[in-house]
Amino acid sequence: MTASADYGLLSVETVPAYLAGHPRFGDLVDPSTLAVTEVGDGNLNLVFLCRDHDGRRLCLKQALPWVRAAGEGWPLTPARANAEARGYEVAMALTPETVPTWHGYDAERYVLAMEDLSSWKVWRTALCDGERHEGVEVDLGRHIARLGFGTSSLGLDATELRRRRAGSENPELCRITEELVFGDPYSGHERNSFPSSIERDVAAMRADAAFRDAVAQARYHFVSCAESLIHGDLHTGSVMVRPGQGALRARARVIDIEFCCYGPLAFDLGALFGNYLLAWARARAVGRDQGQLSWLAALPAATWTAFASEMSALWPQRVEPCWSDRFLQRWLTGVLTQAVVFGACKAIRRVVGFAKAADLQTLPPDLYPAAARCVLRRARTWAVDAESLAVEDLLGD
Ligand code: SR1
Ligand code: MG
Repeated sequence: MTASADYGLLSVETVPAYLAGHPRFGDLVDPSTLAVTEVGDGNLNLVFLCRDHDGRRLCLKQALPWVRAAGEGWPLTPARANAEARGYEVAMALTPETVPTWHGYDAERYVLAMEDLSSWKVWRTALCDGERHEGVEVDLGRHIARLGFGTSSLGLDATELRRRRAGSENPELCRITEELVFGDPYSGHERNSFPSSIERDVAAMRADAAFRDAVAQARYHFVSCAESLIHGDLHTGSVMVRPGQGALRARARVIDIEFCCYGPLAFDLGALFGNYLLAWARARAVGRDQGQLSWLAALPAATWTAFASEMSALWPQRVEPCWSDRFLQRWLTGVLTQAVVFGACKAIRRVVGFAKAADLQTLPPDLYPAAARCVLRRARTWAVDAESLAVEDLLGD
C-alpha cells in the first residue's frame, strides 16, 4: 500500500511561492528574499527553515503522508497535523514559555508555522555530546504540570473537558504508540531489531512474568485513561534546549506535538524518565565524569519535584474543592508509580523496537552491549518495583 501526497508536498524550491500565497505566514518573512533549507531529521515530517534578507526567520513543518523513517510503504495520515496544531494552541495558552512561538496552521496543506529554533539544540544531541543544560528538567516538569492541570478535570469544568476530549482524537498516532511502546518489543514483531549480543537479555526480559504483567497493565492504562491532554511522545528528541547566558539559566522548549491526545498524564513524565535512563546509560558507557553522571542520575527527581511543586501551586485553582490536599498527595503518589512503569516501557522500546535513540545507537560497537543491558535491567526493575522505588533512586548505583 502506498500513500497519497495529493495535497502538495512542499520543497525548498516551492516554499517561497507558498509563503507569498499565504499572507498570514508570508508577512512574517519576505518571501522574495528567502533562503530555505529542509532539516527534518525525525521519523515523520518535512521541516523547512526560512530566513529572509533581513534575518527574519520562520519554521514550517509539513506532515508527510507516510512514515519518513520507513518510506512510502508505511502510510500515515497527515491529519495528525490537526492534532499538533490543536496541541500548540493549547500549550501556547497554558505554558507559552516552554513551546516555540506559534504562528498558525494551514489545514489544507497540513502545514504548521512556528518560531525557528535553529539556534537551539535538540536535547538528545546535547546529552549525547556530554553537555549539561541545568534547569531544563525543571522547565519540563512545570510544562507537564501546567498542561496537565489546565486540560484535566482539575483545572477544567467537566462539561468543557468532555467537549475537548471529543475534539482531540488522534487515533492513528495513538495506535502507533500503543503498538511500538507496549506491543512490538514483547511480540517479536518484524519491526524490532537488536544485535545478537543482547539476544539473551531480551529473551530474559520477555520471559519475566511479573514484568510482562506490569507492561500489560501500563498498556491498559494508556489505552483507557483520558485524564488530560498529553504530548504523547515527550522524549529528549522532542525538546530543544538553549544554554544559560550570564545570569539566565538554560531553557527548554517542547516541540513535535503530533502524538498529542487525551491520555494518562504520567505518560509524558514516564517518557522523560525512560529517556533519562538512555542518556545515563550512554554516559556511563563512554566514561563521563562523576559530575555529569550525578546530574543525569538526579534528572528524574528534579523533573518530578518541579512537576509536583507546580501542581501544588496550581492546586488552589482546582475546579472542585472537595478534592482535598490529601487527595492531591494520593494522586501524586499514583502518578509517580505510573510514570516509572511508563518510563520502563519507553526506554525498552528504543532498545528493542522500531525507531531507536542515538544515545545507544551512536555508541562504538564494543560499548553498546553493556549499555543496552543496563537499560533493559534497570527498566525491568522500574516496572516490577515501581511502587516501592524512590524517584531519587531510579538512576545511580
Ligand atoms: C512510526 S513513528 C516512530 C516513532 O517516531 C516518533 O518520534 C515516535 O516516537 C514514534 O513512536
Ligand atoms: Mg517526534
